[in-house]
Amino acid sequence: MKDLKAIIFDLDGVIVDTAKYHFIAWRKLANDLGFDFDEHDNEKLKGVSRVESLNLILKMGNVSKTEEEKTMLAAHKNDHYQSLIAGMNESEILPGALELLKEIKNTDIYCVLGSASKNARRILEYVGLFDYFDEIVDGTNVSKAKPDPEVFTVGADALGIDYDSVVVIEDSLAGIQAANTAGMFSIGIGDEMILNAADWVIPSLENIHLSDIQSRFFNKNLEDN
Ligand code: B16
Ligand code: MG
Repeated sequence: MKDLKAIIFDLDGVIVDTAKYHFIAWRKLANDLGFDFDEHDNEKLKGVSRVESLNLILKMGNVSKTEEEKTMLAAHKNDHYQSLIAGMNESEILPGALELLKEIKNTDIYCVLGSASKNARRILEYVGLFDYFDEIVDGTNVSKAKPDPEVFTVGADALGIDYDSVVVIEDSLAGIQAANTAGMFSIGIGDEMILNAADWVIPSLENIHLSDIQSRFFNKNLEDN
């Protein structure tokens, strides 16, 4: 029987909602290039890397750019995004996240961040959650984007723990697929219709306790063995 050794949290959509700031910055960039995109289009960018997001947006606007121009556009968008997130504070922590992080801190279960964002560390600092994490894996230490499991396996490897002793909490389908591929227990935050590949889907972390996660994890292990 496996022990639960670590919980890996995605950042955007699980701990904070930075998608709204990404949207403002990407929309401004699209508008400057002469086209618009809406919140529905923005959904496609969740969990996707910065470069890949830019490629998707340029495709939506039917605009083609050289690699050099793309590097400049991505940097420009990031400057705008960073000025927006600089105003973030603990009031932006999503319901239930802080309570769960506090519960984990009182145990010997590792708390890990697994995010595609290169801004993850500064966001955790802004909202006052940096010290809750034993390990941070973000867009600066991985090269393969979700659904590749690298962003989660790097964290488990750094701690020297087996993948099947890990729980991942994610809001994107690509992230759920990444966790499943790694053999980790996946918890989807959001719509059950979209995240149905997850081992457990919940609307948010509100009122979700560590004991709930532990019992789901153990029951899955019982079924599998
Ligand atoms: P950055 P997550 C992801 O965060 C966002 O969901 C995605 O929209 C963004 O493009 C990506 O981070 C990269 O962010 O431009 O800050 O490096 O959900 O993996 O925590
Ligand atoms: Mg996310």
